Amino acid sequence: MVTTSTTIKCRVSIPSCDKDILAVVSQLTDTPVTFEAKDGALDLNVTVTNAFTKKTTESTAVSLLGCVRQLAQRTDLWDSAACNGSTGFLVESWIQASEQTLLPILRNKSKGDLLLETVQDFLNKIDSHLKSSNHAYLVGDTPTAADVCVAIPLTVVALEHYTTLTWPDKTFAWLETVLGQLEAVVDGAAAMSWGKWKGNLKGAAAAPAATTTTAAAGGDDDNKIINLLTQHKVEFSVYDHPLSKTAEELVANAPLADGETHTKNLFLRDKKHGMFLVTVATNAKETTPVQTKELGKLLGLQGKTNLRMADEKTLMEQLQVKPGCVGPLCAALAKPEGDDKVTLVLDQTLTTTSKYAKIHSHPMQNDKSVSMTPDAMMAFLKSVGVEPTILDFGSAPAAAAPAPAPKKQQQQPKKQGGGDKQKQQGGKKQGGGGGGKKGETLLALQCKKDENFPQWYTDVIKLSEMIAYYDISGCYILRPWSYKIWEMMQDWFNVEIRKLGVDNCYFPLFVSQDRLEKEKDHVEGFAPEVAWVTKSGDADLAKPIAIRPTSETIMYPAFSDWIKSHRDLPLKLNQWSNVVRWEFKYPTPFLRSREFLWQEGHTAHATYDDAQVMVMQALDLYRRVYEELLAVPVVRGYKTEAEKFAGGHMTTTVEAYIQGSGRAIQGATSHNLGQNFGKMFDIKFQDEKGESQIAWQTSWGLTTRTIGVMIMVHGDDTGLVLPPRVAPIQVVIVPIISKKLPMEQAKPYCEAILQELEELGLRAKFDDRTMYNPGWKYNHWEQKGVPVRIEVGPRDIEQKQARCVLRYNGDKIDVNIDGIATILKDKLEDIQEKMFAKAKEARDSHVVQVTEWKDFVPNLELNNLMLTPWCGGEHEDWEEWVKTTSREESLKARGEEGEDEKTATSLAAKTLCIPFDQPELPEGTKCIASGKPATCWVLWGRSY
Ligand code: 87F
Repeated sequence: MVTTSTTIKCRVSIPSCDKDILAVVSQLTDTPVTFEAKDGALDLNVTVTNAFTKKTTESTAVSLLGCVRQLAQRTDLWDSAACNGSTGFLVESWIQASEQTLLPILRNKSKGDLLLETVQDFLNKIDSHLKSSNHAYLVGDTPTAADVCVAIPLTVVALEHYTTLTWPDKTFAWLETVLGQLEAVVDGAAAMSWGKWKGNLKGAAAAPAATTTTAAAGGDDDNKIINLLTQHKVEFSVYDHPLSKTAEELVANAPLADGETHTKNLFLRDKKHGMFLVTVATNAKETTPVQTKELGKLLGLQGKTNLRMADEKTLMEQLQVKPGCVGPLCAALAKPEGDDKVTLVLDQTLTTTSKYAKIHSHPMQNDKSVSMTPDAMMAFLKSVGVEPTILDFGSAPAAAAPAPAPKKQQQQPKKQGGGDKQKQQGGKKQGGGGGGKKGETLLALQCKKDENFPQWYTDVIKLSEMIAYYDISGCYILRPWSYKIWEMMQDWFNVEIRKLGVDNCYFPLFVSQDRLEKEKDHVEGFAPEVAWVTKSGDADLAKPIAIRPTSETIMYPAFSDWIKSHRDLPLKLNQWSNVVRWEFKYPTPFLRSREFLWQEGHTAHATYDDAQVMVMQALDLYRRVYEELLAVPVVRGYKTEAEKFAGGHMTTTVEAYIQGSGRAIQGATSHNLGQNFGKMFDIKFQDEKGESQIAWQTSWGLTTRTIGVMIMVHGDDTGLVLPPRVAPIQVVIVPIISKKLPMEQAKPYCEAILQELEELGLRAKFDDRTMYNPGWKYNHWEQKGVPVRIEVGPRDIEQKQARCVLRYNGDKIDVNIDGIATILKDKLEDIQEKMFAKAKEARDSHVVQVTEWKDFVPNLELNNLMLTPWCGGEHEDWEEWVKTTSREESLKARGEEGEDEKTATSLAAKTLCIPFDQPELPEGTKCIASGKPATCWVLWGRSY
């Protein structure tokens, strides 16, 4: 590891008490912080080395940020007045963005490519901001605390981890200016000097725009693979990780983002057929199985094959690497022709984005990995003359055996008419070469819901074909199976809002900076999440434009044009659209993604009361979406002052509970905006008396998060369990085909059932595919959560019945064919109710009333939501106190030191809502936190 050190020298005016800060900095950096008194001020020298971050813990990193903040306030180099003025919130939002992005890295909790991507994103964000504002500093034209708070930690992070970032010009110039202003100089003692570092950054900044990463500095200068990648202008990134001698160690040492994989590499030799570098996927979830004995056959090698691991000497000669350092990119160094040619054999899952968005592999060193998209890897191999052989290991004879279905499915389906012995071990049809599509391996869930909830969720959404991954972090493909659910919610919602006089419409995706920032409170705190378009082709736009994160500022200028008289009110509009919020926290499909789908309702009214009625009507629709469609119980309530939408007057919410994680989740919100936006956007009308009034407004939104909540609440160890009202297919008919019951005979019987079901309005499907056996189909439709499966075997036909299997509890019932549709229609309603009741029971059993603080964290640790007496809306400080204290006490109870800031889910409890349904509050009850007289009950919990 290269040792780096930078001394940040700055002249600051520090009162004596702040020497404490210096002591902390000194402790943190493990190097002396010197200060000399000069003309009533002090010269401060902070030396930051990479030893710093190694030793960094939760609290030290937080302290560093604290120190930086303190310095930011004290110095006379920047405009501290700006921190309090009208742009104060912008300064603060940059400081927060810096804390959210860089703190987890300082704490060394984030690792690998995701981290690199995060810092790169952050740099790009700074750059586009600087370009769009055309200012020299983050906020305005004078340096502010924002510059200090972003520049110092960024420097620390960059020195430790990243000589491989692309530094956009404007950002680089800004960093130089800010550090220059801090009189940044370099301590010559380090192996890599500031000058060199700067040189590297300069080089990187000059690299073509499409190259996210270029050759790493220092130790990487000599890395042939990295140099080749750079030469070939490949998009890649490289990161350090602990030395990993085996694929298993690597998987443990370098955690991956969802949809990414490491590689496992086998260098094999066969006397007759030559050398093969076999590269397959390996990650925490799976490793592509390689049967070396079968490989010859799979490669189509003629005659007898005896593929063996090549020895170290051959490896060195052929690929120039040591054992443990091999990766597919090393094939670029091998001989492509001749007797000693090496053939690269690639697992087909590594070659397209359909399975993995990024491939990580060693660039001849096993303390580093290079990450790139499959397309970039394939393009690189092509450009260096490597033509890989692509193999579907899933179709190798030994590996082709279908993945076992969950235990339940491994039993034979019920015996039909004696002697129906068809093998149905949950796989593709055995033998006859007829099973499944090539390359498609349907795996069972890898873990149980209560063993590893996040992993379970990832598997469920993929296996059920709801989500596919994409090569931009935080963006996902909604496949038809999830999109249909969204469409059903849309259909229901459209009918209901029509009844309330709300019309659908569509406003543009883009918003100008002036408009977006017109209502300051509204954008406060959200600014770092806004994504901007700054270019068209190669040319910079005259003015950057934002991509809608929400549409208040897009719609309300039109409201101002359209509303003139009380006769124009109420105006009630709804829009179905996508929005973009560039989150820095770890994304979770459906729950937290950078682009998501939603409906946003926006209304204007003549009075506050009218607006309030609308707020409650919208909220009740949200309750019904959750409870009546998704069978998920919710608590309706008011957000506290600290948690409400800052741009509005009051926020109401529906909160759901997810037992698997013990967390609550905000289901949807409906805001009474008061007259805030009306004043900003000049939405005025003449009332009946001819007097000018400002309109009262509401806004309300429901997103595709709903789908994620539904999956988490109802899914089980087999996969998805869909509530019938939103199941794209409610009933699937699977014929049990055998010699005794050929398809021709089963077909008319099944089609008659199908017709009856469809006539009664049920969404049904007859799965007549012949390439899959019944066991495979059972497993498939169970993973997809179809509420009822009808099995039709020879005995069923004989007895004019069908066996119905219920997904949510596994019950099996034989139903007479006459009137089967009516029976199933009722059954589906019954399932819907029972699923709701089950979820409600689970939720209710986790809501407890707590009246003393000592019981708060113990209940939190039991995954409970706590209803506590509270002193009311004006005590934000106490809310913060509960957050901090519950977090500290939870960490202590768990014996943990800290948590990753980038995780979207904290250990801290926060207020979820002040429920509309209030239990009785006896006179004299005290607030759980402040001890002041309580005015209401508030619901707390960990949340998403
Ligand atoms: C992110 C960036 C910029 C949330 C943002 O809840 C602005 C915002 O205003 C922002 N994230 N919000 C609040 C959205 C309020 C409101 N808008 C209409 C809703 C429901 C639908």
